[in-house]
Amino acid sequence: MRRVNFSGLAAVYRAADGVAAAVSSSHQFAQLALYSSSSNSYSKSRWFFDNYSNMAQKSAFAVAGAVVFSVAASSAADEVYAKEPLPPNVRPDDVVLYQYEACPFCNKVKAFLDYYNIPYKIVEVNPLSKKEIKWSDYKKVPILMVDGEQMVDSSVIIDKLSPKIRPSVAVKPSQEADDEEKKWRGWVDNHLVHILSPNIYRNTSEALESFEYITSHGNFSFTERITAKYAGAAAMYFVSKKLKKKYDITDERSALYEAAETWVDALNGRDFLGGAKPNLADLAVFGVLRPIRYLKSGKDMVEHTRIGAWYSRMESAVGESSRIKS
Ligand SMILES: N[C@@H](CCC(=O)N[C@@H](CS)C(=O)NCC(=O)O)C(=O)O
Repeated sequence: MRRVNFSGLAAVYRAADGVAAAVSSSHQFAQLALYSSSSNSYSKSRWFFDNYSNMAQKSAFAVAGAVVFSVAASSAADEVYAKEPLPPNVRPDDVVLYQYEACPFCNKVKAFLDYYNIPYKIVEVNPLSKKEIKWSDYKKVPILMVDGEQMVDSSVIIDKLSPKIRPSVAVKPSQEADDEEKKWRGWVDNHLVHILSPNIYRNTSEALESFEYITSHGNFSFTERITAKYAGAAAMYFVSKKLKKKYDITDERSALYEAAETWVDALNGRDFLGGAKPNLADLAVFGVLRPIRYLKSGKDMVEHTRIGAWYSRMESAVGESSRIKS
């Protein structure tokens, strides 16, 4: 493997070269998506691949694009709020989540599983080879296998699981509460997730901080790990500038703070959007923010907005992960 040199873009390309050498075929790169929150944004962001034939550059983007976020640190809040208890008869027997540890959509599904205390196993997918999901026609994560049934797309997964689980929840939400929950779940998928990448890759130190976590927690080979950190961080730094344009974000931090304040306004004095307990919108906002909470952007967000109190309540309510370690 080549030595990583830290001087500017040349170093990035050298690092990317190393990644290219670590994987076997150019086809793999072409398959890898630039991180996006929808297939539409994926296809639009293909411009970069299409304009750069250099393999090393593509590989940097493949790594950078495949995983985006860091993960949460554990809660320091008191256990005042509790998980939703489920009778054992509604709990699936065998749940396996194919994921990238740092993916916001995967973390959304995990927040749901953790809150309802549904035990699940994790298969960490290598974002370059994706060999762990070769068996599936769906090429993104999360993929959730529930007693042998494949479920894909985070919101669809939660839509499928929640009716099985929520009939057992004692108090039925009103139509108005249902509509509110739906509206804010949509806001997470269509607005909030788009603000995250420009924030965590805002400058070189934040991009490196993000990739430090990603490369140390994701499923990378040794070679990929060393090179991906620098190549990926640099690549995502540039991508995040493009994403800002695409989503019309002028100041990413202001946009993040504004989103956090918008969410607190939506709570309108309630502990959770769901009232005394989190609903699916609370879980979605919490899930996508969890990976960034203890990065610089997340710390800034908590320091400069009113979201911290709600976030701590969510940490407390969601509690320990229900993941089964194999
Ligand atoms: N709408 C999907 C989006 C899933 C998604 O874009 N996942 C990213 C990872 S964060 C992905 O798998 N991208 C394709 C790739 O890595 O090749 C969802 O909510 O689950």
